[in-house]
Amino acid sequence: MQYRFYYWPMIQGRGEYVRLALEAAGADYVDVAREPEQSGGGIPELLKVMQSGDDERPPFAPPFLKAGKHFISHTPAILLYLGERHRLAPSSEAGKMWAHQLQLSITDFDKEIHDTHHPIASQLYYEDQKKEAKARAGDFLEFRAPKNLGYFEKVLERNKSGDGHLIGKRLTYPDLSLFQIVAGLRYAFPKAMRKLEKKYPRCVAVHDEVAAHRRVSAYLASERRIAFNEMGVFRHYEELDARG
Ligand SMILES: N[C@@H](CCC(=O)N[C@@H](CS)C(=O)NCC(=O)O)C(=O)O
Repeated sequence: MQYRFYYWPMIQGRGEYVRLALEAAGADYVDVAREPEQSGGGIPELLKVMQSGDDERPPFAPPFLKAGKHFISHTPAILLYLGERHRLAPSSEAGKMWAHQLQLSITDFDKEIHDTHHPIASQLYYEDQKKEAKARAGDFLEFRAPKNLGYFEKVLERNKSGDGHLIGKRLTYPDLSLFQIVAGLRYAFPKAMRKLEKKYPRCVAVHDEVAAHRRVSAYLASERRIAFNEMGVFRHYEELDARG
């Protein structure tokens, strides 16, 4: 089956957690909004699906995935679905729920990262909330990033059989998402992360393991991987990073 994946074409954003899973699985998928408009792609196609008036289960926002007759939105729900079908999740019910819980923690963390540059309102520009962003980013780097990274470090430490994985002995989708968090924080807050990440060696090891994964490393080197930029979740604003 060929998946149809829908997300904003100019950013990694929340869609990147899904792209990483599709790529690690070697799944057959079309990144619809990145296809040319004349071949039925582009943002118009994304909007068409969102604005279609006859869908009984309309999505609130991208990302979403068409998988045969299923139409799934919300990153953790998409990953719950893909994880089971592509051996990117444990097979037991308890293991699947654990992977889902870790992904929900990633989602909360991702939102806190987003709010460092948009603490007041998503529809305002960063430039309209710079003062508040500075305060929020300071709090984030001092308290929230350590608390969130510390949580994943603890999970890794307690997974005795882990060997560089959050769950069990093999790669699961929360590992891919933790990779994205570490890579994104390095982009957004390079100075702060140079200090911070020394305290979370297991999180860094997951990052390195995922980056070296055969399919993921090919993806990261390809044009399919959109570069980090100042439109996505992880944005680099010099003034929000810690002083060196
Ligand atoms: N909980 C959703 C969040 C989806 C979301 O916030 N999507 C953003 C782009 S990353 C969006 O387009 N939001 C539009 C809006 O909130 O109005 C998920 O995890 O996928």
